[in-house]
Amino acid sequence: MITETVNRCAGCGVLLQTEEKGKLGYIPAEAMDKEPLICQRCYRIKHYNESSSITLQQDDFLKLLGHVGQTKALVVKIVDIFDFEGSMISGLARFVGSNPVLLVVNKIDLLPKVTNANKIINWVQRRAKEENLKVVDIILCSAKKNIGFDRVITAVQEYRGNMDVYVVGATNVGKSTLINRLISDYSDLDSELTTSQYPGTTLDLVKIPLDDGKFIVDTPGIVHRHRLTEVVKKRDLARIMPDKPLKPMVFQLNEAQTLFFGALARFDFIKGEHQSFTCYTSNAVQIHRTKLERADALYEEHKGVMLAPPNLADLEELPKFVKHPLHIPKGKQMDVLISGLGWIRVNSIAGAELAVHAPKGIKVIAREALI
Ligand SMILES: Nc1nc2c(ncn2[C@@H]2O[C@H](COP(=O)(O)OP(=O)(O)OP(=O)(O)O)[C@@H](O)[C@H]2O)c(=O)[nH]1
Ligand SMILES: [Mg+2]
Repeated sequence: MITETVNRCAGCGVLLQTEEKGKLGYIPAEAMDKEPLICQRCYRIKHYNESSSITLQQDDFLKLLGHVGQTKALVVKIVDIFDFEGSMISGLARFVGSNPVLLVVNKIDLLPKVTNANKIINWVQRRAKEENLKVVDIILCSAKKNIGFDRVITAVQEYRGNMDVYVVGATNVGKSTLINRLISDYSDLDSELTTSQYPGTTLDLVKIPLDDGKFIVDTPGIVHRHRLTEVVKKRDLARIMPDKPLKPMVFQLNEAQTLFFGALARFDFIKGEHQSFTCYTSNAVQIHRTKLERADALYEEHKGVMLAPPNLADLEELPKFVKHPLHIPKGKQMDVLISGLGWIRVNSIAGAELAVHAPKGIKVIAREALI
């Protein structure tokens, strides 16, 4: 059952109330006769770019999406190409039921300009298979930069038939941005959904009518605490999330050398032949190279100052580093993904022994190279 939209915010789906200022869903009584109805929080996000995100608990999220499996709908699952593994929802199949899933890989504008789209599609196909995700189709797009949108529109039309459409995914992958674009390209309606660079913007289901009486439904993102973007302070979010195409940085390293990504992560090349490592991270995160034997001391002396972000006070609140040993086999082209921060491509022919130090809980994996 989808709840009525009458008393809900058109931006984030929250139930509106005029009684308690400062509480969720508050709207000044005099704003109740304006159109569209927007809660004060959305108003502030839209007009002052204010950061006011609320994180939904996993249980609430599953409850919200629980009924998708019982209705007939097309499920559009959005994944962020910058954090593919971090933004995948595992166990999607459980609540999707027998409904078709269209996988939309968003934010492809962030990939370096020269990237070959077919290669990316093939890569996504293999990754989806490994994750046991059955999809009717895979589409690459950029909701923000309007790339690949014709394909999104045709695919949604083709696969939804006369069903509702649910747009689901992790927080911040661009669900609301994508629906806003669909609506403005599809119809004369204004696009009202609130979007922001902070995760946790959409709070409840928001249903938007389509021509045939069916709905496209925006949903709150599922929170994945294993993404760095969910644990850093708001002021650092803009620095770790790229907003322009990635400009990879190449480092030629000898064994026993280390790279620091601010004080957010540390990458040790422990053993292997001299080789190059390509870092796909936001330009605003400074990378420092040092000797492995110096790394602990350098961190202690410079964390939060030269090694930043985060600053010293914020670093205190970040979970302590945990070490992830990684083995890159001979002849494999692999990425080391640090969820939310980006990835390091290991251009190894001879193999490499590595270790990544990242805040406890942050997902670190080695995967087949994306680019
Ligand atoms: N570079 C890039 N950024 C995008 C793209 N689509 C969305 N964004 C940005 O990603 C951020 C999150 O977008 P939203 O649409 O609010 O994401 P959401 O999935 O609805 O997030 P929640 O409601 O928090 O779950 C915003 O800063 C968007 O501008 C894209 O195609 N490319
Ligand atoms: Mg949203």
